[in-house]
Amino acid sequence: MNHSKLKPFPKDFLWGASTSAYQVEGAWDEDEKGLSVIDVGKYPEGTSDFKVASDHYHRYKEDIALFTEMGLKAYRFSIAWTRIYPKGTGEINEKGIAFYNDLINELLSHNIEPIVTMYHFDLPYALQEKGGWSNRETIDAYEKYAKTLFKYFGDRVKYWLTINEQNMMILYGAVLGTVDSKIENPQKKLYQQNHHMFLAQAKAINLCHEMCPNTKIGPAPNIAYVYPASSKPEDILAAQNFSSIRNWLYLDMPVFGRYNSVAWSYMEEKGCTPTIQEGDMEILESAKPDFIAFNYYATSTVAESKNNTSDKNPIGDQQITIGEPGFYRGVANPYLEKTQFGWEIDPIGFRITLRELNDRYNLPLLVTENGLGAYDKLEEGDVVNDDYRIEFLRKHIEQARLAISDGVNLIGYCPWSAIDLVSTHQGFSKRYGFIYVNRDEFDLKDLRRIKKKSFYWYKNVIKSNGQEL
Ligand code: BGP
Repeated sequence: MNHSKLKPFPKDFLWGASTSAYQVEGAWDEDEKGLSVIDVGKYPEGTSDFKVASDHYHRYKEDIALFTEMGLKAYRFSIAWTRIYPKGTGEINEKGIAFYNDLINELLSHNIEPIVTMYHFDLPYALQEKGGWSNRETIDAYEKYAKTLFKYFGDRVKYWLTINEQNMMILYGAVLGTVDSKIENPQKKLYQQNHHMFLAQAKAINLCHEMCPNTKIGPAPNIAYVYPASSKPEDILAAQNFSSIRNWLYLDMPVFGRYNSVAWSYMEEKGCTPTIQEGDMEILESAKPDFIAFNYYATSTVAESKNNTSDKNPIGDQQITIGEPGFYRGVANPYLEKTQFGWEIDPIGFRITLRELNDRYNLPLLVTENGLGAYDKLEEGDVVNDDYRIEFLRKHIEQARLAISDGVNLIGYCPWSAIDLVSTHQGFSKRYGFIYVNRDEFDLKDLRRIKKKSFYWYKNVIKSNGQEL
């Protein structure tokens, strides 16, 4: 649809930016923080670990001062479960509570709305040792953790996100380091874990509504519209197959309280349907999210797969489709350019994804990640000319505005990332931030903060409420 007149961004639009605890904080073993699966995980050769990251734990005041200067209305970050409960459950670590209290208060004193992810990939290792999400006790541990977050921070935090990218943990857990890749019959185990995460999420949603009626809570999957490679009906079916197990499984459950039927038949076919205990479905049906948060990087394109084992790409990640013989085959989209890291760039796909989510679920939408990973270069005079990032974000914001004009109820946009941080599985050289952090993969240098060109650009976008791009 070509609009003759575009609607403006809403007056209280949440212009924000995002990070996650283990990627930005550092201080991995300070103040009684426990180990998470990330801390004991392996990193691909040549990439940094997460021990110091961007040292945000010690520099959060300086960072928030920069966020304030940029004009952020919201900051989406995650709480490290292992700072609150070092062993995942048991005794509360007061120092962890104190840190996030200080962080939240600092944000609020600068009129920045905290948007809190309760769990972003970093499951406490003590829970993992007892089976992690395969063990139903992890659901109880998450519920207890959620209760603690609502009790201590629910008076000030208005937006909660239950679990970051549950779908990516299930589909690409081995690459992201969030599940044990060596487990036997991984799919059977993974979809059981998935069921447990759904239950944990539902319990947190109900608890949030009970304990903090004035706050809002929602899931935060990674959603990408799936294109068929052609108008061949078999390709359309393949696109539906992949979209069901990649996207809709993870939203039909929280929103409608039921398993997506195509995803369920896929699990039946693979012999990996989860065991559902009595009472589980009632819990899942009872919890209703207030909004949908989602991360968008690019669409995915798939074609028919005729049970050919070569239809499985050896390597995949959040945005690179692996494929499943007999279900779908990931293919490149010839109409799209790629980032330096091989991810496709599709701003129009962003509008398409927003429209689809709006049509399917009719809930407010909050974008919690979107951005461009690139090898930025620090030039003489402390300058980073990241025009490519500006172009990427500009095109996505243009499409967001078109989606709003289409009638989509978009309440905020939080690009990834507020500041440079360690990529999930590709080290520090893959940068996303508006603020450059002066360190390399292994040389920590002085970790000083430098405003990139995109910092000044985004500042003006926010100031003009999206009018000046
Ligand atoms: C999302 C994760 C983030 C972040 C982002 C960029 O999947 O939620 O934690 O890492 O992707 O991905 P990457 O770091 O792999 O480039």
